[in-house]
Amino acid sequence: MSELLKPEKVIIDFKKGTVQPYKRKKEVRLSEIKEYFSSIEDAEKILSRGRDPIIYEYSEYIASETSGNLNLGVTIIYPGKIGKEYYMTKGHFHEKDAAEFYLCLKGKGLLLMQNENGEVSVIELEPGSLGYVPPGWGHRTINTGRGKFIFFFAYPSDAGHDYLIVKEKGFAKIVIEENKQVRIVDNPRYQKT
Ligand code: M6P
Ligand code: ZN
Repeated sequence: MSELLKPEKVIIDFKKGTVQPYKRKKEVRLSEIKEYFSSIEDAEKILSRGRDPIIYEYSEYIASETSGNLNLGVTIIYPGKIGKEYYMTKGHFHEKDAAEFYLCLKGKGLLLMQNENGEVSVIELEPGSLGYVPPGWGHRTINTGRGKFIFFFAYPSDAGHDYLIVKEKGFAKIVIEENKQVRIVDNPRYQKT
């Protein structure tokens, strides 16, 4: 064992989506994530009007980033759409063989996953439901509701985040609103190698 840490108590506010104490807090605004949406044109239109909304934010309790530890925290995805596509996280693969879980605390949304063979899996999340991401599956969360979508997550501290594949190829599916319905459809920009 490399270091012996002191046990700590962490307080999660399910309604506000806060974690105390936290080490990392990040707000992701549209300008940072615009390339991940299927319609960059719609994103640019919003930005050109001088708006740069927060799409999601998260705070993480990190005891230590050495192997054997867990990072945990809460993500809030705001309600909204870029064109027809619902607000979502960028999505990533883990650099190591590492799982993750998402436990919904408030609102509703989807956990979209995809493996290296291009197989897709979608889990609906509402308060009390947990989506388990096995090692090897890229993952993104999407707010399909009208309020904030808030969930608790945990993953091995040394998992690592790989955004390259998602940024360059996207996911095979996108989640859009059509005729007031949530629809999971083929991503027109998805490139298979
Ligand atoms: C969750 C966790 C974090 C991740 C965040 C945002 O909070 O999985 O590890 O960073 O979602 O997702 P992304 O990094 O894909 O933008
Ligand atoms: Zn992850």
